[in-house]
Amino acid sequence: MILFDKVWSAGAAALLITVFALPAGAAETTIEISVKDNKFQPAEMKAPADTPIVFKVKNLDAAPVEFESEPLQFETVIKPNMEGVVKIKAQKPGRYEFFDDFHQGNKGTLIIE
Ligand SMILES: [Cu+2]
Repeated sequence: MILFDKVWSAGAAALLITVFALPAGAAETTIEISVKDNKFQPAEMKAPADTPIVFKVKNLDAAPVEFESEPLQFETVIKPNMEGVVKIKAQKPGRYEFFDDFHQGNKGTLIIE
């Protein structure tokens, strides 16, 4: 089981690095979304209930996007070919809608579970 041991060691080393790189209790979930042809891709995603969330939203369209959510209480304008970053606190389980306020047919859902 030499291979198994090597894999385990690499995994353990990676875990240690991760633990030391993060301040205590600050783990967060990163969600990467792109906007293309006025659609969020993906339009639905899941995240765990007990960790802060970081949205990274790439606008691949030629028009600005206003990435907004009423239940999650944020809005931010993302220029064409730019990436917007929105950090939110840990949420309770549920479904949280977001949308592009400049193109209101473009909607998505974050599912916290
Ligand atoms: Cu708005």
